[in-house]
Amino acid sequence: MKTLVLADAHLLFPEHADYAALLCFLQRHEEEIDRLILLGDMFEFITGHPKTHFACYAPFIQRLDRLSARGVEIVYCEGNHDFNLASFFGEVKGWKVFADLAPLTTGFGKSLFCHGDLIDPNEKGYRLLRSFLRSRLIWCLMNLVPQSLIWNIAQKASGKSRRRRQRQPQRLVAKEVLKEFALKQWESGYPLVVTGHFHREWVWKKGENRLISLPPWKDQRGYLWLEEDRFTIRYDETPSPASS
Ligand SMILES: [Mn+2]
Repeated sequence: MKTLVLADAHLLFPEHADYAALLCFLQRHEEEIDRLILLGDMFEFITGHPKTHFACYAPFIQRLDRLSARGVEIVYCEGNHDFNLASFFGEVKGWKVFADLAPLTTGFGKSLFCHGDLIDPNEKGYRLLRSFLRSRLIWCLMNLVPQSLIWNIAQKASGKSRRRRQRQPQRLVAKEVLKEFALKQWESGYPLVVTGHFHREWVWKKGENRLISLPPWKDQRGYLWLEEDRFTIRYDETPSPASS
């Protein structure tokens, strides 16, 4: 079984080089893979509500539809830019959608996949905000406001978070927090734990256990390839259509 794992593409406009490269990359691998695990924040902002299925996301969603039609299993772990995806992408598209931890079986046995934004138990304020943004109230508000307003708010929020990222260069959550999380999952019987979100490659091995923090697709075009009980972190270096 061949599994491709991707995270943090933060897709916005199909004319961006990383977006175009991702479409080609998936096309090149469509006959090869059995499962595609998307570890969150593949879109800059998306919810299960159709009003947030902006036209700019259509090429990527169509690419996933094509994979799905070919029999590729699609798994999506929600990130902090993804909200309530199960209602549409789970029920209508048939993806396996997880709001937090995704226990799956791989060549390593029981494996745990997650985006990574919920790893730090001390970030209580963030958790509160996260559940508010996913609440029924916000969903109902989306029914009332025009799509253009939702688009504008999403753009503003995404610009803000981009500027914050630029001010504070990518930092891995304290490695101790990540290690503590991994140890807990390893003890619960998951020898393989994979996260996205931190935009940085990091592998921690202890005995038979593995923790993998995935590099992002955005800016780095990183991905994880899982085949039987082997894994490799790779970086797609194929020239993108925009730059070739
Ligand atoms: Mn994230």
